[in-house]
Amino acid sequence: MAVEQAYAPKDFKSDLKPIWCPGCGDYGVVQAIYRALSAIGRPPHEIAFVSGIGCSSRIPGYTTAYGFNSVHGRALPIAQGLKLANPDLLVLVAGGDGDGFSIGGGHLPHAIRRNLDLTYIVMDNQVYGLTKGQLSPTSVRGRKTATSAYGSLEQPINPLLQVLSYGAGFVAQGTPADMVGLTALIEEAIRYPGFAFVNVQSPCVTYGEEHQQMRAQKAVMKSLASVGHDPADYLKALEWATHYTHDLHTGVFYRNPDPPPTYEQLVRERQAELGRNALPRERILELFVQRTEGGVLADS
Ligand SMILES: Cc1ncc(C[n+]2csc(CCOP(=O)(O)OP(=O)(O)O)c2C)c(N)n1
Ligand code: SF4
Repeated sequence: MAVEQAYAPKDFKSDLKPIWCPGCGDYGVVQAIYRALSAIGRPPHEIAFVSGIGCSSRIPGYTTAYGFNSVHGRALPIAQGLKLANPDLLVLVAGGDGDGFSIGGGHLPHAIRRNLDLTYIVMDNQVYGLTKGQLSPTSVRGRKTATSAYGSLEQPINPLLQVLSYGAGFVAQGTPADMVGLTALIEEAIRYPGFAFVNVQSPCVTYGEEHQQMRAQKAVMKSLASVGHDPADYLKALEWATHYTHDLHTGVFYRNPDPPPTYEQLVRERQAELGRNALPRERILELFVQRTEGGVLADS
């Protein structure tokens, strides 16, 4: 007998009509998010969705969760603050490759090493879509764009290798060319108790190249499960991640089999340990002022 889901995918779909270009990969990503949230079963009011700025960053508005379409590159710090203030919320973060790896790139290692329980979904289309097709940090060398008329001279970054080496506990890659796979990855990322990263090869139909489109992806994509990859094997995950620029591997690259405590758990533990011995906020601020003014701390 089929188990009835408490919330159907349509319960996470807002009344706002997406204004993405027809055929944009992000339509598939938001559908996969609705389906994954339905499988998770938490009501929309227990979910907060934070994004930066870009075509992909419009996603929170297309859901019925609480949403914050924030500032370019600043989704992660806002999401961390939110999760820390209210750990009971399920917090999702979304944005583009420009938003996350260029202007917001400095936040990524720190969000990962802090390890709050967040799911970060990047729609990696290798271009700045919203601002009309400039070079992005994941554009391949030689790529001609509005800002690289003769072809890019820069080596692209490899987001999978980056997040693995920063220590993310869950790292996956999917594409809307495989909706079943993408939905499962997002659901698994949400269920992982810690920082989870999903890189989505979401085609930009307007500024992307032919070989990046859905039809081309379908012809070349290969699941990591089909090549026998064990997601608990960190070194093998690093090796598969090196293929990022020339192959399209989907699935879970790495899932930490022994997840460490999250930052919000550690903060709550510290609060419980200190209890009534914790300094009042006013005193902490006073000490901070003394310290920054070069004063001697008497009772810190
Ligand atoms: C501080 C700041 N700098 C630049 C911009 C302009 N801007 C808006 S979105 C964007 C890049 C979007 O590319 P990406 O994050 O890859 O998302 P996509 O639109 O491709 O989904 C830029 C440069 C801005 N809004 N704010
Ligand atoms: S410009 Fe590209 S990324 Fe933006 S909505 Fe259009 S197809 Fe999608």
